[in-house]
Amino acid sequence: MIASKLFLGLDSSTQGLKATIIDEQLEVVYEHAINFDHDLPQFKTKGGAHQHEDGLTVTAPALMWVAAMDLLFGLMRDEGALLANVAAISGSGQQHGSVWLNTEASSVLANLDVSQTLEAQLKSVFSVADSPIWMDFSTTAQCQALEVALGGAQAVAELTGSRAFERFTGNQIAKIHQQNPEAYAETDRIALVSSFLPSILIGGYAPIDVSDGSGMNLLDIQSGDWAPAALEATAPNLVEKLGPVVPSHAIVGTLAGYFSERYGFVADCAVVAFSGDNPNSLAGLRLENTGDIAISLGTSDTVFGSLAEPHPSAEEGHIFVSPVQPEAFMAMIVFKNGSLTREMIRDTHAGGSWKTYDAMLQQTAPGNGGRIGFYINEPEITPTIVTPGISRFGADDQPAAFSPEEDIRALYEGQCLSMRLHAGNIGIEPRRILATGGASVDKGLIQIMSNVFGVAVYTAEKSDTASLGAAYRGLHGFLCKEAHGFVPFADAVSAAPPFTKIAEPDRDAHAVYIAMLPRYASLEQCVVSKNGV
Ligand code: XUL
Repeated sequence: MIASKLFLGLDSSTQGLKATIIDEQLEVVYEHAINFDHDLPQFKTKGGAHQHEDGLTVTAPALMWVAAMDLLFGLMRDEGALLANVAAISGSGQQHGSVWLNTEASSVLANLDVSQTLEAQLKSVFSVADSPIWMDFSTTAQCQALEVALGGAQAVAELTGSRAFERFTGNQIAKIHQQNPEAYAETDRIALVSSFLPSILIGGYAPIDVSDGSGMNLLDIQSGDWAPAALEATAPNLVEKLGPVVPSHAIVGTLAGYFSERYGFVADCAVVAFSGDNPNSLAGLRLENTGDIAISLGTSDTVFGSLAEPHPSAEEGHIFVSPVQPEAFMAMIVFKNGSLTREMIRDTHAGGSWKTYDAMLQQTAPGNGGRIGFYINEPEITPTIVTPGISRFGADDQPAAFSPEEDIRALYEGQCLSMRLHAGNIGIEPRRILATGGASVDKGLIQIMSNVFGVAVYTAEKSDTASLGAAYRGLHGFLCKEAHGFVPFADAVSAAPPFTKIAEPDRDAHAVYIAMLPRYASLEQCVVSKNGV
């Protein structure tokens, strides 16, 4: 019997490193994860990060990601994972984090010695040892400077897909250039987490892929290449330090001898460009058609999906180049008030019980008699609402008091109306919704979501979509290489298990929500102008 080819997805999230292996039928045949805090305690991280005293700066030690690779591959080898059958590897990295490599790095990478660990060999290749990551909020001054240089927040959004955000890599680069010019001068290459890991795998600098590159405020999302004006406004000599940008399905090299000798991979194993975790989740949920969107219900709620015509906005959301279709785009919006806010209202009114909560939800009708509420438990980013608090309005748009049952419905309806409003503003028009994340088992919330958007809601078999998406993209890149040209992603993943429908919209309820949306939008404006910046 000819052994099936396998495809490995490596997911470097904030908390840990995970491997997912699929076969040619897209079945998951192996998974293993390590946790940075627990399995690499010498790096002293909390949640995979170091929070600094200023309350704004957040970093992670770059060497920890290096040590994690040997640890995970060693465990996989010892467990008998069929590494010799892996035909291609791709991966996923937490977005926006940067890895700073000095002038020694390329020769160390090119000469990896199998008799020593990666950690021992790479310990002195970093010009900045502590990598800024996505949780960092310390670059407001650099964000303002970028927006001034490029003609305002909307101009930055139109060029790079997002207004200037503190965590976006370009603004982090500007800060390091200004505050640590010696380290900047010693830097030969600035990688993203998603281009650093494959650099180790191929023993040389791997390029940044166009989709994760869109999370930097440096890339022109229309041309798919660096935006000269943004680079110039950020720091000197950036083109050389960043290297080229490639499509996400590109093969970036073959696996270095270190990995075949030490772990038993085949020598010609292909390495496909890694990308960010959110782009990989889009791939893992196979959202390749305009109109297929995912709503991830977690600590934060995130709405994302593919689209052909992006509408970048300074007000909300991000546009990235698609990780599965080089000509298309991915839109993403993050809402800070997700599960913790839902739990806060559950604890206030339903004694901490979801069962009681759902029973109370059923006692009111869709539209809640015209009542609309805004439940801000922590500062919100979509839209910007700085001061936490609850604002309740009656059908006459005047401040009102709600019963517990009305509160419960107003929270769910408000969250879904907000998603619909803001997703629509950046061009997301759903045809169907895939719900993921912890709260996707909440039938009451899912039904309201279906009714507000007017489309069916489905759920996926596996919730860990970034790691799975990386494995799918490994297969996709491999098929493109074999075909000497682009293979539609949908063809590459056509054998994947179907999604399960969990809600159908109720047309009457949908009509109620459509009528409510303009009122919701104008009341939101009132709340923003009272409690925003
Ligand atoms: C996206 C973002 C986070 C990280 C988490 O813009 O900052 O979702 O990608 O890993």
